[in-house]
Amino acid sequence: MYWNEKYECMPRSELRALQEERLKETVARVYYEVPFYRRALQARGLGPNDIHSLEDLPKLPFTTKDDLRDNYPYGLFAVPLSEVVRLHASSGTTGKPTVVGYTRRDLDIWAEVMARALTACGATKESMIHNAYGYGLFTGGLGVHYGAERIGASVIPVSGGHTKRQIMIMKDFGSTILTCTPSYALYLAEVMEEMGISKEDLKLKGGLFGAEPWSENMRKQIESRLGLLALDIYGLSEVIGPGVAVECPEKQGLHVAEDHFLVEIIDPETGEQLPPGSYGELVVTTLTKEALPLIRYRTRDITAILPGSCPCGRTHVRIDRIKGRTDDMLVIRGVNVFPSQIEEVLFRISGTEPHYLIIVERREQLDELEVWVEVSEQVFSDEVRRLEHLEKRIRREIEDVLGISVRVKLVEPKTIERSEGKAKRVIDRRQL
Ligand code: DLL
Repeated sequence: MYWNEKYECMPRSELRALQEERLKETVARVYYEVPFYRRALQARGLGPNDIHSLEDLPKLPFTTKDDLRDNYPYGLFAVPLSEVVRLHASSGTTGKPTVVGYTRRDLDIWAEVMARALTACGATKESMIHNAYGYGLFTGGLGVHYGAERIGASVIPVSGGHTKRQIMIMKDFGSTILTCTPSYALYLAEVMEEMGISKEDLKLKGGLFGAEPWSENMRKQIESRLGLLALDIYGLSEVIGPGVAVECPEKQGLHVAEDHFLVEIIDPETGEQLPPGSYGELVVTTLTKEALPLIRYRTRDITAILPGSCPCGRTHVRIDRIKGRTDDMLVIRGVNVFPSQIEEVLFRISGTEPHYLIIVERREQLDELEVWVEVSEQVFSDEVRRLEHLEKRIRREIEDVLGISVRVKLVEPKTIERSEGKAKRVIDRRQL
């Protein structure tokens, strides 16, 4: 089912023409309205009318998170503040947040792409949408909210937290669609089980889970424990919020809303464009944003554009699920380690729970990697010998994948802190 068949299934040649026209408009807008971009374009000898086709894209400069930070808070806005009707912000790891602004038309486009996303996971006018993404400066809550209202569904703006109450609401209000981070979805499942409520007591049918990396195995767990179709939704505040890309029920990658966002994959080292199928850094150019248009924004998220077309009928390109970030790669004793590699190993081994913590320390100039893994109640009450055996097996498998030594600590069920929003999986105690 589509929300907007005309655009979601637009023939590629028409889509390309639309993108080219919108790219030219965007470049002209930033040239005239944003001094930062005018300088960056002039430095490359480019004027407002020098971009003619998508082939010209590599001529354009990149925009980075640092550029947003250097121009904090409103320096990259392309409209006067009187035209801005909403602000959001994402907290960075260092100091000041990144501030993003929306005009009325930007909010309209955001609601449109979110209506498409919700429709893809089965939402209709009849749906009761339980929105457990945080409301506030984070874009998750209000992003889903406006999309749900656009469809005409009933939205329950429950936000994060008060987990038992959320479950009561889901049951009593008859929620059919759940939206939250995948880690919170698993936590909801866990608390539900503790409360003696089964998925048959609920009416859930579908859900959109994102804002943090997750895996195919996590999907299987969420689907079987909550009894719904779980789809991946991607987005970032700088670009608009959730709704930049979303899976369809084929579950073969996330369709990018290409009439509004132009995507490329680049080699993060050289900045060169990579062909479909190659993994690299996702770069996004907004095609219709008014308040904060971005040219070639480097997301730091690692994925690939998937070749081929999708049987669902949507013509928009698909990206693979996000594999990690160029900046959450840990370099441990010179070896590149992504948390997702460790997660994959854990999910292969039965008896472990989908909750883990990666701790990195430096002792006497040497990096040490420790992984805490929660085990199920049943495993935890087993004999010590069996636990030791499991610990050894996890250690061996992680060492096989990473090629470096690691310590594994099995911990009691429910030891590792649960999150209501994005899960924190890595604690890096090294002072680098
Ligand atoms: O997380 C927007 C969002 C809200 C997306 C709700 C999906 C659902 P930020 O807080 O600015 O915005 O964080 C953006 O989160 O660059 C990715 O690293 C990560 N991220 C978002 N969605 C996914 C996903 C929102 N589906 C950053 N898979 C992005 C993996 C994701 N990582």
